[in-house]
Amino acid sequence: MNRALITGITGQDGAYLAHYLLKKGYEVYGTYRRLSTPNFWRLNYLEIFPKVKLIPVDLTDPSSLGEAITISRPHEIYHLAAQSFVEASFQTPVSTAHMTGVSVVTLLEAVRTLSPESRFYFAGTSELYGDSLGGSPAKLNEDSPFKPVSPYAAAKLFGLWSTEIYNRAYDLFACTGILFNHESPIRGLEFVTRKIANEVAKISVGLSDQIRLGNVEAKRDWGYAPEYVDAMWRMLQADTPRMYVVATGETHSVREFLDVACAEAGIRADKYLKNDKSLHRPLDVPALVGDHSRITRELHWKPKTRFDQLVKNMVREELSRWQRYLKGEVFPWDVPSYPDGHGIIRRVRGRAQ
Ligand code: NAP
Ligand code: G4F
Repeated sequence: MNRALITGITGQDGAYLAHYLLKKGYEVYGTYRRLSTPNFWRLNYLEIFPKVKLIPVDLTDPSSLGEAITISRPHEIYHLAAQSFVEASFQTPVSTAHMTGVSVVTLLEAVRTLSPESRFYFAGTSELYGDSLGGSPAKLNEDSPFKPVSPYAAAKLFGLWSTEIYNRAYDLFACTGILFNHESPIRGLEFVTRKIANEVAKISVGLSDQIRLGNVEAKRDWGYAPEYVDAMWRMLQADTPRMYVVATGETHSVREFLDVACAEAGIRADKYLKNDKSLHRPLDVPALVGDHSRITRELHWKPKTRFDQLVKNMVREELSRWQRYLKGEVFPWDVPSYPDGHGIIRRVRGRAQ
């Protein structure tokens, strides 16, 4: 049986990837960290909570990353855990550098020494391109220059080059996916797509009367997250490790997202939108659009969900959540719990077996 180790299994991509790999018959190990409030709602939502094996890891604790490899003996490692919110990286640049950048080398060192045959995927990002598009309508591909404009993207660039170096220096099967934005109903609430979907749904059911946004002219290439975890898996099944852009090839502004979302919820965008200067970033990537032709040609991956469909699906899901909330229903996936001993692998004296 194939074994996979996913760092950051409690996040959006980690949960979808775990679901995807379980369906393929993998034994799935995932890392989580202890928080004051347990955070397993996505695994509950996808109904995979008891099916994955959980290993406690903090990205800033090298021993825990090494232990995760020793315990899981993975054929494939997907390094998804990171401080992933660009805005927060301006508030906490040093810890972002540790979690999003340095952790990649920590994990690669553990792979080199403990499990050099494991295949390693690193979660790169379109944020690496920063403002390299410079107003041009060209699509970004694997040869486009990187010009990061946030501490988050600078940390990811360190991770990307470290992955390349470990591939070449130590012959590890290690590669980076340059994923453009991908969204879903289990996206973190602070990201603009889920924030909009959630807020318009609340307005529509009478629980809110405004939506505060920052730079609504920013444009992104937004895809549907479950399709993007399939791309990650394909990269680790390839004959050779390569960098791939994963994108839809279409770009839309935050304002367009808001307009489609409001139409779906039956409300008027101009009535509720409030521009909030405090939500503008010190630097922002103005526009992103990716060229997925390499991964389509070589690994037969293609985006399926179009922009309008993505927005409408996200809004419908939020509407349904808030309508059920108003009826007094408790969502099973919202009930926080640390399932004592349930699937959690604890450390023992000596080397993990
Ligand atoms: P996410 O929902 O924010 O998930 C991040 C994961 O990292 C969570 O499981 C989180 O744990 C974990 N994590 C954060 N800090 C940690 C720490 N100090 N120790 C241990 N675990 C820690 O992100 P995502 O959207 O799934 O993205 C997955 C990866 O792809 C990230 O590396 C992100 O930067 C990258 N990426 C995402 C996109 C996108 O559009 N979604 C695009 C390009 C690249 P908690 O649940 O405990 O917070
Ligand atoms: O949804 P966002 O926070 O995503 P962002 O910054 O593009 O980053 C996401 O995608 C990256 C891939 O390109 C990932 F690497 C990263 O981990 C993350 O998943 O913001 C999108 C745009 C920005 O231009 C932001 O300034 O929306 C703009 N925006 C306008 N008002 C807002 C808001 N963003 C947020 N989060 N909240 C607002 O109120």
